[in-house]
Order: sequence, then C-alpha cells, then structure tokens
Amino acid sequence: MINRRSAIRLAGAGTLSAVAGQQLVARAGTAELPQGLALGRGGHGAHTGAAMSTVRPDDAGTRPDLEKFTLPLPLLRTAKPVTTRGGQDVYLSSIREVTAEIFPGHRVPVYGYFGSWVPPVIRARSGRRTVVIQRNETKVPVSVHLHGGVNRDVFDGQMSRPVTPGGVFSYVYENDQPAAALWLHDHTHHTDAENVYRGMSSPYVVTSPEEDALGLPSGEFEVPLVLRDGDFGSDGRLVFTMDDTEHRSTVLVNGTPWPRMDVKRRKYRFRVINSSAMRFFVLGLSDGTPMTQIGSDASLLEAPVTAPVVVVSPGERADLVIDFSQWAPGTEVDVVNYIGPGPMEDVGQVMRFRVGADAPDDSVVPERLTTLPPVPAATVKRAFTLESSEPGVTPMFGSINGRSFDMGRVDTTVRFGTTEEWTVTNANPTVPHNFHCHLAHMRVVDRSTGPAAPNELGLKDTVQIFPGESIRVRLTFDRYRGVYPYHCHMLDHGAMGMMAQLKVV
Ligand SMILES: [Cu+2]
Repeated sequence: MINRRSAIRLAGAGTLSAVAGQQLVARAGTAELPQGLALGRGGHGAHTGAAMSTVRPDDAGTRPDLEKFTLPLPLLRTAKPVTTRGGQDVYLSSIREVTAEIFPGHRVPVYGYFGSWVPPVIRARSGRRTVVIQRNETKVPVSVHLHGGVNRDVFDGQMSRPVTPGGVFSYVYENDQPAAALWLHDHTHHTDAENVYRGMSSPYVVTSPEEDALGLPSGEFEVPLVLRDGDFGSDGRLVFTMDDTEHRSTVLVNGTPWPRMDVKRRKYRFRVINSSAMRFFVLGLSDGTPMTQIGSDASLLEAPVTAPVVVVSPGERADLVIDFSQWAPGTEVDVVNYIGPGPMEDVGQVMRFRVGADAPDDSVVPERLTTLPPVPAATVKRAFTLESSEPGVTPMFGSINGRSFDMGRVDTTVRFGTTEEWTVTNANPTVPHNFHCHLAHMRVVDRSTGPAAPNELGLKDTVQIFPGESIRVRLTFDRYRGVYPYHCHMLDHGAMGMMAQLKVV
C-alpha cells in the first residue's frame, strides 16, 4: 500500500516512478464518448458506471510536437468589475464555447469563463460583496461553484441549480472569510468533470487589509499558477475520457503546456491552484531547493512551512513563496512533479523559471502570518467511507458510505451552530481520493497514518486521503442553513457518484 507518507518520502527522494504513480492514481475507462465538446450530450440519468463509460479516440495522446519550456507563461490579468457602486463589485462573465491555440498552430474548441481559455482573476476583498453575473452562452447546462467560498446555497453553484443554455444567473459572494485563493469551476450534475476539463475554471482571490499589512510579495510579483493536465489529439484538441488518468500526460499552467517564466532575482508569491480533475501533483524545484508555503486552501497558515515538496490534490491550493535571489542570473530552475501516472518525461515536468536580473525587493515573509481560531471541540461524530471501482473494473462506480449520489436525497442532517468531527476513510486499496465539503471549512485533527502535516493546519476545504487512510476533521456549521454537497474532488469520481448532501437545519 502506498500511503501519503510513503508517497511524500518517495517524492522527496525523487524516485517515485510512473509505475508507483500508476498504483497511486489508478485508471480505468472504456466505452463510448462524444468527441470534441460535449454539446447536446445529456440523457444521463443515474450515476452508474455504464452511463459514464467512454472510449478513447485512436489519435488521443498524439499531441502536436512542442519543445517544453518554450511557450511564455500567460500572466493572468485582473478582471474589471462593471460597477463598484452600492458597496459591491459586480462582474459580468460569459461562459462560451471559444477556440484556443493551446498548441501553436492549432486552434481548437474549448469552454471559457469570461469567454476565455485563460480567463482573468477576480480579486475580491474580505468582507466586501462580489456579484458575478454568469451568462450561459453554451449549449449545455452549467452551474458555477466558488470552491472554498462560504455562501448561501442558492449562490453555491450546485448540481440542483443549473443555468440552462441562454440563461443568466447572478451569484452573490459575501467574501466574509479570510484572504485566500479560491476557485470558480463548473459543478453541473453529472457533467462537471468534463466541463471543467474543457475550460470552465478560473481563479478567484480574496485579499484583506490584514494580509496587505504583512508585506508579502505583491503586484507583478504575486502570480496565480493554475495547474492541470490534459490528453490531446494530433490536431491539438482536448480529449476527454471519463476516469482516464493515465493518458492526461500534458501538464498545463495557466492554460499553456509546460510554460517558461522569466523572473527577477527576488521573492515571488505563487498561488498554486490544482485545477486538474484527477491528478495529484507532488511539486518541487528541480535542484531540490525548499519552497516556503504560506497558505493553503482557505486561509494563510499561522506560520510559514518550508519543505522541498508540496502535495496538491485536485481542488487544493498552495500559496508559495520562492526567493530567486538565491540563484545566479541565467539559472534555469524547473518546477517538477514527482508523481505519476503517465510518462515522467512529460508529467514530471511542470514549468521553468529563468532567473534574470536583480530587482529591488522590500517584501518579507513574516514568521507569524495570521492567527486562526483554535480547533473547536466537537459534539457530534460521524464516519464517511469513500470508495470507487478499482482500475479496470466495470461498471465504474463511486460511493460514500456505500451509496451513490442522489440529488433528491439528503444524506446527513446537521444542526445549525454545531461543530462535528468527521472521520473520512478511503476504502480503496490503490486509488487515492480527496474530500471536499462545501460551506464549512475543515480543521484537520489527525490521520490514521500520523499527525496532520504542518501545511494542513490552516482552514481547509479539500483534504487528501490516500488508499487505506482515514483523516479526522472538524467542521462548524454556523454560517448558513441549507443543502450543500460533500464529495471526492477527483471530479470524475464525483461524477461517478462519490458525492452526497448535507442539510443544515
Ligand atoms: Cu475519489
């Protein structure tokens, strides 16, 4: 059994092979699939393996030739509100089918928030309301979830509240939560895994005066890095095959395969968002230099954590500071990934930094970043077991406590104001999962394999659970009443049924 600890140990040694990666992140997947955009698909009813089966086209995995680290990293622009009056910032986003030149010379169909494959970042302010008017200009139903956001269920972008083609919905986000990098992505019932894969994804950053006062790298030196993988055909189009983790072997950052970024010799802050549907990244720098992690999912850490590897599962974020003044001008430093599946010459490479000239740097990383409330005592205990089909087993399925997702069913009723302790177990022998809860942030108590890692002591909304492992988390439900989902954030697993709903009453 490969557990988290051994994965990290292997990763630290740089020896985690594709074979071990395959054991860790397993694959499956056969049967029919609409090629290109999943337009007019539908007809999917129950979450059964048969309904989700797909077949991979013959030319999948034959992506156009590309020399790694030649394309420049796109720097994400900041979204402009259409109005800032009335104490709120209002943004207008069209969700569209657009074309993108992911591989040079090949324009291919994708989806885009703000009508773009590389959409801008919404920058919200803690305590100030944001309204995002999403216009669905695609031919499929959509639902936009603010991952990590604490919002009323009507604005939570859930499966049961789709915006139909041609429809418009105004999502209201109070941002009554700490500074952190959140993530807007599709959450439509049954099709979210494919919709996100095809581009319905964009970063959403909450800032605060308290964070500003820390003096962290900012402005052009604070850079969102949205990571993901993809499987591409010979014409450069994205190929989606349900639950196929093995073949999504092209690594993209900000929508660009294996990009290069020219950096100055100073500190940068990188907001890493793992927007992959299925891929875990075990990130490091090519020469083993440690990175400084200052935040994770939904808050800063109380104190920075310095480590040579950072693990980010789908939906998780890592707020990192790298000081490039420790390398000579002209040095090339790569971000590498120590874990499969897929060929390590591809999935082991993420992006390259090319260190340039000196630049003034008055930024700091304080030893004390924030103060979090103590982990509360719990009065209710629950246990959840996550399980999916093992690789190659059909029909494919996903379940929580033995039940596949049913949108009409409330699985867990929670009393408003209560703190609960949940023990979440991954029952699979080889397949990793993670666990994401809407509405309430999690505090990690410990794991069956040992204490919580220092970088998971902040406010979490997504936690890794390796095969055979359990994690204990506490959640306080004192913000809103209503119905919210909790699920594995390996999106294909969620779409296969590893999802359930709680109701706060
Ligand atoms: Cu899973």
